[in-house]
Order: sequence, then C-alpha cells, then structure tokens
Amino acid sequence: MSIRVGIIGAGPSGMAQLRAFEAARKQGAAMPEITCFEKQSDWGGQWNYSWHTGIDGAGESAHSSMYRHLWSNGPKECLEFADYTFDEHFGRPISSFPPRAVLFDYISGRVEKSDVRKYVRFNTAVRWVNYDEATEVFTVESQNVKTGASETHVFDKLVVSTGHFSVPNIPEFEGINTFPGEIMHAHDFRGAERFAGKDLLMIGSSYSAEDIGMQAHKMGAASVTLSYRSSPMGYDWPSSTVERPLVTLFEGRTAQFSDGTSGEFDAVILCTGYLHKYPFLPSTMTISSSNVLYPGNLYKGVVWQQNTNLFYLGAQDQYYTFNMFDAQAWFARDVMVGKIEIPTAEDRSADISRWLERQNALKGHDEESDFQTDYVRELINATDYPEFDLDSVNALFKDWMRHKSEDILGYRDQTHRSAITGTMSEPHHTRWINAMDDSLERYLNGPSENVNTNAM
Ligand code: FAD
Ligand code: NA0
Repeated sequence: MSIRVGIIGAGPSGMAQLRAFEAARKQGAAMPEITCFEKQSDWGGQWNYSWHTGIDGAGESAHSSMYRHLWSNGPKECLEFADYTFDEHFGRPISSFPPRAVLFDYISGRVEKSDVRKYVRFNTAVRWVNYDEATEVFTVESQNVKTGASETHVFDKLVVSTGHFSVPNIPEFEGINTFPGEIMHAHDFRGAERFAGKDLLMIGSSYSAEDIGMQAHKMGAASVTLSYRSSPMGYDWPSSTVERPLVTLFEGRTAQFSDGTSGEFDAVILCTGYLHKYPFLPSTMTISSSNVLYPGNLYKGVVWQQNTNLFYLGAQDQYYTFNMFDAQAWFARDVMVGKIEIPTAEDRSADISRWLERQNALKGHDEESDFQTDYVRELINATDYPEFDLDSVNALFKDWMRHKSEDILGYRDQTHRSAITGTMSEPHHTRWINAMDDSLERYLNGPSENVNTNAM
C-alpha cells in the first residue's frame, strides 16, 4: 500500500510539498495518496489577498495579513524557485521587487503547470488531529466551511503548513481603552489611503512597522511615529517619521513614551508580530516558539522530534521563503518515503542543539542571513532539489539590507541578478514611491499615472 500523506494548508509551503512529490513522480517514483486541506477557496496562503478582516465570508478567521500596495520587501532573486525561474514564468526580465499580485501569479503558475490542484480540498478546514501511537496513524477531522459537512481521514504522514503570520500578538497598553481613534493590528491593515493627512502611531520595530509606516507616508500621512520595545530600526526616515521608545500610557489621543516625550495621534497600528497557533493539534504535537530562525524541537527545522511522521514547513522566521519551503518539502518528502534515513532521537536532539546554540550566538542581520543560508544549504545537499549559488543569494540579502539603510524609500528601485539564470532584473518603469497601481497588468504593461506628492 502506498503511504497516505495529509498536508494542512495550501500556501507556498503546502504548494512546495505538492510540487516535491510531483517532481519525484516525473522521475518515476510512486506517488503517495495525497490529500491537501485548504480552508480558503484558493491556494497561495498569505499571497491570496482578501479584503476581509476578522471573520471571512465563510465564518472562519481571515487568514492573510497582506494588504493593497504590498510590494515584495526582499529581492525576488532571493526567493526564486530553482526549478521554475522568473524567466520561465514571465518570458522576460522583470524588476526585483514586484507587487503581491505578480508574486501570486508566479507561485500559482508553477503549481498549475504541475497539475497538482487535484490533490487540494478547498474550503476545507482541519479541525482536529489525533495520533495513535500503536498503529502509527493520524486521524484528521476536517470540515467543509461552506456546507458544514465533516469528514475523517487517516494518514501515515502529516505535514503542517498553515503558516505563522496570521494570528496577531496583541499586547495591552495602559489607558489604551481611552484612545478615541482607530486601533488595529497589522493583520487587519488593508491599505493606507484613509490615513492621508492623519497622525499615525505604529507600535513595533520590525517589517510590518517599517512597511506599513512607509505605505502611510506614501499615501500622504501627516506624520508617522514608530514606537519600539527593544531598539529603534534606525533607518534614514522621511522628515515626518520619527522613532520613539515604548508607549507607557494612553490618555485619550495622547500617547506618552518612556523617554518622557508624548504625541497626539489619530490612529494606532499594533505591528507587534504574530503567534504560532495550531488549534487543530494536541499540545504534544504543537510548536511553542516566538518568531525565530530555528524553533526548537524540529529536526532540520522540519521533523517533529517526538514523532518523525509529523512535519512542519515554513515554521521559521524568514529571510529565505519560497526556495526554503521547497528545500524543506523535498527533505520532508525524502524522509517520508525512506530515502533519507532518520537518525536516533539522541542524534537528532544533538543536531537541533547545535543549531539552537548557533542561533543564540547570532549578532545582527548579516549573521542571521549566513545562518539561514547554511540551513537551506544543508537541506538542499541532502536532496535532489536543484542546487543554486546560495553564496550569491546570501550576498544579495546583505546588499538589500545595506540598500535599506541607505534609502528606505528607494531600495525597491534597485536591480539584482538572479543566482539561478544570471538574468539581471529590469529597472521598474515607475519608482516605488510613485507606483500607485499595484496590479499585475500595470506592472507588466506600463507606467503608473499618479505621481505622489510625498516623494523625497
Ligand atoms: P501561509 O502563506 O500563511 O499559508 C498557510 C495556508 O494554510 C493558508 O492558505 C491558510 O488558509 C491555510 N490554513 C490555515 N489553517 C488551516 C486549517 N486549519 N485547515 C486548512 N487550511 C488552513 N515573504 C516573501 O518572500 N516576500 C514578501 O514580500 C513577504 N511579505 C509578507 C507580508 C506579510 C504582511 C506577511 C504576513 C508575510 C509576508 N511574507 C513575505 C512571508 C510569507 O509568510 C511567506 O511568503 C509565505 O506566505 C508563507 O507560506 P506558508 O505556506 O508557510 O504560510
Ligand atoms: P512583523 O513585523 O509583523 O513581520 C512578520 C515586532 O513586534 C518586533 O519589533 C517586536 O519587538 C514587537 N513587539 C512584540 N511584542 C511587543 C510588545 N509587547 N510591545 C512592543 N513591541 C512588541 O513581525 P516580527 O515578528 O518580525 O516583529 C514583531 C512577517 O511579515 C515577516 O516575515 C515579514 O517579512 C512579513 N512582512 C512583510 C512585508 C512586506 O513584504 C510587510 C510586513 C510584514 P522586539 O522588542 O521583540 O524587537 C512588504
């Protein structure tokens, strides 16, 4: 009997798992029995944009945290699939920082060509998972979110690929109940147009705070204040943007900061990150971690230490994304089919500890990029995923971070070379700060019409 594989989630990680099995099938390997559960009506995960916030049209929690005018925050050359290049998909060079719709088109194009859609049960949420130690099988309870019909499935191997940037981390702040304006988490942000002329307070000092803050600036916000807990981002911000230490108190519209300064605001956006949350898994199979490059308890960042039939994809904080999910999916596939032998629990534990120790010693972004490069390299070396020049990609991450330091509003106008095809990207027809139409059509066909007045 062929193995039965369950995959929960058809975002980029789940799609990578489908593609990994399909790639092996093309080389003559037997295809396992695969069922992929996706609670939304389409695949793409975060990249499947929806205007819904809170609860979606099927009464489920809205998954995607992406927003209008989201352009890739890293060079596309860093996330390029080694087995499906941007040149292959678009047939011509494109710019290095495409908008969301363009990347959605790219990731969908690869799996559409692979004919793996048939394995996905859309509109189907996984509600609960059990594992029977004696028979070594998973029982998965799923429910069609449209009809309410529930089903039970049995699997030998289970892949959890539900992402970890969908359940907001929501801290409390003294007096915040007295704030009369809008308060939201970044997860519910869909566009900054309505913040034109407004004074915005963002709490947090990572990608969401930086990007939503600069979106608001682009859309004409009067001022943007970024409040940090640990350390400021320190970019060369536009003059109407400032960084302040953490808010200590809200009194009506006024926020007090720990350095004694204060400000009046129209809206507050909590850019305070996300929680690992897996409500369909018993605690014995659930990751408990903050957003780090190497969550504990996962051998090679993929295989659950206490149950080597259980796999997590994309559970890490991410420099690498799509190609790392591929490397993980190829690795998970080869473990599942017995091509990669799993070492003893003791040896796995020693391997995990080695990565955790290195993670604990990391200083700064360059070392983090080196860390994840080495991690991806180790996975690729263990499988037949096409090799590519990871040192070039690592260098590209460092160039990108330097460009951000030099020009936070202009780094997306830079061009980069593909480590896979050698193709140099095209400069985009419109500078990011002036690009007011983020559609695939406008991106591919011609310059934007509107020119923004906040351009530096
Ligand atoms: P997700 O994309 O989150 O997909 C998980 C899937 O699981 C979803 O389709 C969801 O519906 C499904 N699911 C969840 N629970 C269940 C359930 N119980 N049953 C069935 N299905 C379920 N990466 C980049 O490379 N470049 C970027 O520019 C970039 N921008 C980002 C911007 C934002 C605001 C965020 C939040 C993330 C961004 N990322 C970016 C990172 C992004 O997380 C990854 O690119 C990628 O989407 C992760 O893929 P995933 O499949 O692991 O998770
Ligand atoms: P993210 O920025 O949403 O990116 C997720 C931040 O929250 C940290 O700065 C942390 O501070 C802060 N924080 C947490 N609890 C806090 C509290 N109680 N008080 C104050 N601050 C608090 O989340 P994180 O985890 O990076 O940072 C949390 C993902 O979304 C990333 O992968 C990113 O790439 C992606 N993203 C991409 C884009 C684009 O592509 C845009 C947005 C997000 P501290 O003190 O822990 O440092 C355009």
